[in-house]
Amino acid sequence: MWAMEPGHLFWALLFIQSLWPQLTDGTTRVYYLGIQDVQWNYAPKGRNVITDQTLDNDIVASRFLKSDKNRIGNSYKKTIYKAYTDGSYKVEAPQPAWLGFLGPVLWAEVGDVINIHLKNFASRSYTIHPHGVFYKKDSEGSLYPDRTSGRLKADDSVPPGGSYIYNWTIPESHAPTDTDPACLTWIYHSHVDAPRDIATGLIGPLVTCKRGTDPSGTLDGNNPPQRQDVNSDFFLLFSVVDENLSWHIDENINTYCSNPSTVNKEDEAFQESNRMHAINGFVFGNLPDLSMCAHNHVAWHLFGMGNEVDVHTAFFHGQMLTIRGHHTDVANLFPATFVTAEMVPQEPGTWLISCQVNSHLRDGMQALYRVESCSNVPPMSLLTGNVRKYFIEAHEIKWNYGTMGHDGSSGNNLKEPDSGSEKFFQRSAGRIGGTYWKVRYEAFQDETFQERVQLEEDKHLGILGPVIRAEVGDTILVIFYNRASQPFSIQPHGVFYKKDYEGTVYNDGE
Ligand SMILES: [Cu+2]
Repeated sequence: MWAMEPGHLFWALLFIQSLWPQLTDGTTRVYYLGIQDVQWNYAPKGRNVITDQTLDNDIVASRFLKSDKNRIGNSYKKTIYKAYTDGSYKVEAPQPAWLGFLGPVLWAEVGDVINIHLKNFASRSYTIHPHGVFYKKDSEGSLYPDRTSGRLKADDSVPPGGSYIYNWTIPESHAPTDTDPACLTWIYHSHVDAPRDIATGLIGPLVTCKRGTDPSGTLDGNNPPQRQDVNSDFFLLFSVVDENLSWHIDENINTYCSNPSTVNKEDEAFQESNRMHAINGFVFGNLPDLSMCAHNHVAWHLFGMGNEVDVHTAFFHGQMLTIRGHHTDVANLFPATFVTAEMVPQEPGTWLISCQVNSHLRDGMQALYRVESCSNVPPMSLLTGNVRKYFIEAHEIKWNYGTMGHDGSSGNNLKEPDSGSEKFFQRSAGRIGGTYWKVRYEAFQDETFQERVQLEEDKHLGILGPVIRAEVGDTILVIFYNRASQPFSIQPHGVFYKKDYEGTVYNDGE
């Protein structure tokens, strides 16, 4: 046995302490989380809020939301995390309505300990597993063959009626970097069978902040933080929630389908009716109460979850986002991708948040957010630049996708029999061929719309409209003439506009 002088022991302890990765000099944030079964309605307002139509008048929305003999409809049994005020698990901590079925927001600063008292009130085994924090094997909350046992295995699966205490820390190695925002966006979820646990509803947001972000020191389940740098934090999960994967799919069929025996779980149309294109568990504009003040600092904590269909492009109409130091108005999200976006909304109004993936936009992944004008703020910085006038016409044209008539790489005629291009270009009784009627934006010299603007450098643009150019301080004035045979508009990205220049149709109450 190795012997040590008392003095050496002191130095050895000091050395161990300095290597200890989870040095915790902050606060211990205690959260009492209960896992509970609930009935969840994806569309509590009972209509498509974006189009202001009832379900009966909305064929697409009713495909997902109307129950029938073999359709579940808008309500599903789910299992979610709920926060309680103390270890009696009797009083639920208040939670904003816009969080939907997400679990409570867990906050901590660098140096803190997050202390989760998890109690499982549901009917299967679940856990809580975090992203973005430091944990040891006894607080990982993931079931996989990691060769742990006994005390180190108890966190892997908390049975019905069981409870477990998880400890996570935020050491410097996990801290936001100097160039990160003050608070970073992460998540937690159950990880016994992660895809099914998450589809069942067990997911929530986790935020790790730089030291001193909340000087009041009140970040915990009962006290939302008082950040110095940000007035409001919002958390949005973009996910096509696949209720077919939920542990409750059979019970949901039996509860909500009027004739459960007619359900074929393998039927593609049935499965599709259970893929809810949701933001925080709300579809078709049903997400409530997303409200903020103009000119305030807002942090949007955005995350994706799911499978290969969960490629989301979250477009915030009307305002500019800052993501990783860059300006954009669209955030890109993949499954288990966490994005912290900052915004100082400028223009009051009700604005749309929509996933721009075509089918997601159509199938309900949209929400409204409200920018209030809360105080008299000086007007926007003066526009001292030029007014750039553009006369743009929507013009119907016959567009040929292969104007050269041959394949540029092989030199073959595009209609060459059995070539790769033939099916796109050979016109026949049942095939359109390579030429289509299209509508293109075209630039004209003036408001008479007689003479086109033809720039040498624009020749490569093809079907694209003209390039609109401006500098900071400029105003872009577009005179739009729709010469086509159905309604069109021009909706810009990346510029400031008021409601009357938005160019987008939705029910914003204006
Ligand atoms: Cu999407």
